Amino acid sequence: EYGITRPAGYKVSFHYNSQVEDMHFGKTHPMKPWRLTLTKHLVLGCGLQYAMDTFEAVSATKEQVRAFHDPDYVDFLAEVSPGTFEELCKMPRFASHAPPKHDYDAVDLGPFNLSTSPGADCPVFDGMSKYLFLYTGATLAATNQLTTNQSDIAINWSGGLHHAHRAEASGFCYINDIVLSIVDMLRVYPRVLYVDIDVHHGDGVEEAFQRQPRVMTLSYHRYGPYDDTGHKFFPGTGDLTDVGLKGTVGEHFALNVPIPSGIDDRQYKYLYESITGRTIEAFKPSAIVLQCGADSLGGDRLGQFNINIKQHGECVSFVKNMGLPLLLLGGGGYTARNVARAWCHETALATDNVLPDNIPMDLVPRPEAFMGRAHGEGKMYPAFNRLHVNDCKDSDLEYMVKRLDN
Ligand code: VJV
Ligand code: CA
Ligand code: ZN
Repeated sequence: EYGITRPAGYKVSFHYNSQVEDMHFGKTHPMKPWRLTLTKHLVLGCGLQYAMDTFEAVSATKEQVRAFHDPDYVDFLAEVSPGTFEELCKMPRFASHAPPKHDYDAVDLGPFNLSTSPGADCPVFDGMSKYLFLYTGATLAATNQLTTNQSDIAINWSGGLHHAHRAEASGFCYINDIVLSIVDMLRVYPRVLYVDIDVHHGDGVEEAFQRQPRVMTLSYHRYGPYDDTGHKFFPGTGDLTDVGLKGTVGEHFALNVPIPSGIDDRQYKYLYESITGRTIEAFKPSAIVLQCGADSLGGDRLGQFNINIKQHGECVSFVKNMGLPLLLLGGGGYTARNVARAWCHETALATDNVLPDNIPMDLVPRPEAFMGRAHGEGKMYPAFNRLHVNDCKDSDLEYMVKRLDN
């Protein structure tokens, strides 16, 4: 209907399972899996399924998840639910994994930084195991399409959970599907480049590969004080001086681009294209993984950038144009209607289709009608730009590009 065609000369696969949509992290928790329902409706409404091979994801196995994660943590994640949490916590092999106490946190944390308190970043919720192993299964299926040369670009918008550590959940992330994917890619690709445009630092992925010169991690993120409370923007890491583990062969195979709030399209394009371009030139990756967190968009509930969907999409096009095997993953994104519009637009870019400007407005169900309740995010379809109090000055950014050649 919208003239959707298959891309010429290459193949795209799309990996998803609708079961992830029914999950709830908690009533007012910012992470809302139903943003994936909106994305799916928009992608299908535009007819983009005709431009790619679509796969229904199956759950990852515990063995697959153990390729990176601690075996006790994997067992805990596979068994935990709000009903079993307390009992599992008492079992000695799990109790020994009590998290470090974070002084800022009022909620009680259990082993592995998990909690049943509704105010926690990583709550234990109904159906959680199913959700975690499904988004991981989708990423691993997407990875397999690439490594077996069956696809040139593979997409999983339910993946991209970059904060999870080996034996600790963090920042809404439990299983690090990105690390598992890259570990699998290393069987066939000499070098993998990981690029992360989520507004948060991709700390879990960077940490996992900090000693690994075959994986280069590059994260663009908000960095610095959150507001006048003195707290740092989560997770508080990813300074310019953070370049991989010093004194190991992994040193200089991590790159971080810390950015002040309010960065706009022009400024982001300048940083992204000069730094990503130069990184690809120097590192010569055999494949690229792009975490497309949509919380870097203007108007995001948690983000503090001013990027429009067009520029966010240009970040995807830029790495796509390198012609390397490409894995596109989701991540953050807390203003659901904009997440759906960005990821649908990026699905179109991946398949070389152009969507008319007016389509998203017609097809995205109004979230409050969809959920049967108001969501309190203000006007329905505001301009994307949210100007921040601290406007970002060009002079704040230039030194990061200059530093590249050192
Ligand atoms: O800033 C933090 C950590 C705290 C401690 C825990 N409390 C809940 C919040 C402050 C210091 N966490 C961040 C985590 C952001 C994760 C981003 C994930 C991604 O996009 O990079 C990839 C998917 C944070 N920011 C905002 C909140 N947490 C937040 C959590 C809630 C909440 C409101 C805000 C949890 C529950 C509820 N409301 C009900
Ligand atoms: Ca990032
Ligand atoms: Zn984020």
